[in-house]
Amino acid sequence: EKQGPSDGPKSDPRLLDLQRSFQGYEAPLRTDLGIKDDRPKISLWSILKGMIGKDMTKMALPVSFNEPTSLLQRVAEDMEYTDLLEIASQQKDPAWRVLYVAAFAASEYASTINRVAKPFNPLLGETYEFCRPDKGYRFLIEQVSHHPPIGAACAESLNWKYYGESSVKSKFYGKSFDISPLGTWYLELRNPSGNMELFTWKKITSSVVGIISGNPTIDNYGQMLVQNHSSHVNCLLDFKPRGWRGTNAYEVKGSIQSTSDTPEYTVNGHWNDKIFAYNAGSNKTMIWQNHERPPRPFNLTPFAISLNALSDELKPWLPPTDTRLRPDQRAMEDGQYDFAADEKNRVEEKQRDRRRMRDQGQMEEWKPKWFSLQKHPITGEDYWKFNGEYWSIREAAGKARLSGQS
Ligand code: CLR
Repeated sequence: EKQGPSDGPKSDPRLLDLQRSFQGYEAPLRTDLGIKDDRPKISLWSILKGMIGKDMTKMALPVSFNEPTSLLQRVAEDMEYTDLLEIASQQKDPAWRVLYVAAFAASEYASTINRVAKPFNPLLGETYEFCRPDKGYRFLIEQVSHHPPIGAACAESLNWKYYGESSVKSKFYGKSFDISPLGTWYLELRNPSGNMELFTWKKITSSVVGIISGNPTIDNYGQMLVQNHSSHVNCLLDFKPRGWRGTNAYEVKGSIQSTSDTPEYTVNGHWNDKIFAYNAGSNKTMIWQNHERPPRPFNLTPFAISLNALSDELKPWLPPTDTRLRPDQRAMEDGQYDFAADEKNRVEEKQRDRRRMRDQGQMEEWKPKWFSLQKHPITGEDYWKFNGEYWSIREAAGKARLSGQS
């Protein structure tokens, strides 16, 4: 029998509930796409030069500037290094807990390298679920707003819960294309005394630079404060901009912020390679290392490759709203770019029709199905609260589909 990473007893109702959502995830992870990446090489500048001042939602780009992922799946990519959360939850010292949580927050950027491509824009009500029985978590995200585009996400395991909203402001400035995430991300982490602690942080700016020189590159820069709302032992990370000639490329520095003047620990490293924590005596500990990145179509990471796989085992468990069932994205993944573009137009046109009908009162107003906007009990900010119903409804619907099939 398979078990989650926790040492809790097999009869733990939370563990059993979690394991029931893993039905359908029996197949091994997909490790490659069956295609060659033969997108036409078009200069980005030649396409973008007429679009200065525009944001991403208003840009009609050739489909060869897309990658076969959706923005919902890009949020699921945050889950690649959840091992760090398990390590964090075992740390007795609050400084080490925040160091590992900060390493997790920084790990979200490694996958952005060499991916100057636009993910598919999710349709209103589109969902994406992802479970990793071997890592003991389940993840769900729903597109809760189309204008502006907002995704609400919630991932759960026995030792932590990660949730927040993905919404970005983007603008093309000519020299660079800047993407600023707006929402706060929340992590509830069980500490060794069994108490849940709340951490929060905001994501930093991602930017496509080198557009005019014909060498488009992704940079991620800015300050990120990883706050522990229980112990107040926080960590401030500073992601350096690449700078002229890329001198500071990928560099991240940081320190633990507590009451004393001299930080007990500092952080130093590169978000494309390794990150270390140093104590006052300069002893160093590696707190994160990038996974291997063999060449793959669209420069996807192996983790990203696994996300859109649609195994026969999984099919009957998915709701019709799941990203894996989008025909346009599937066509792109199969290398059928023209068909992908046609299908993309078709599903987006259908979405515009639905919107028109709602505006004219011919269709009921749309409401998110799995999340609702609430005041956060600790931060007091508005946030999207998961109503928890998705996984039990998924199980009932999956069983019904399977018994109907046999
Ligand atoms: C960065 C990591 C964050 C979540 C996140 C949100 C939006 C993503 C961004 C990440 C990476 C860069 C991104 C952006 C949306 C659009 C932008 C994919 C994943 C691309 C590079 C824009 C390309 C546009 C040109 C082709 C015109 O945790």
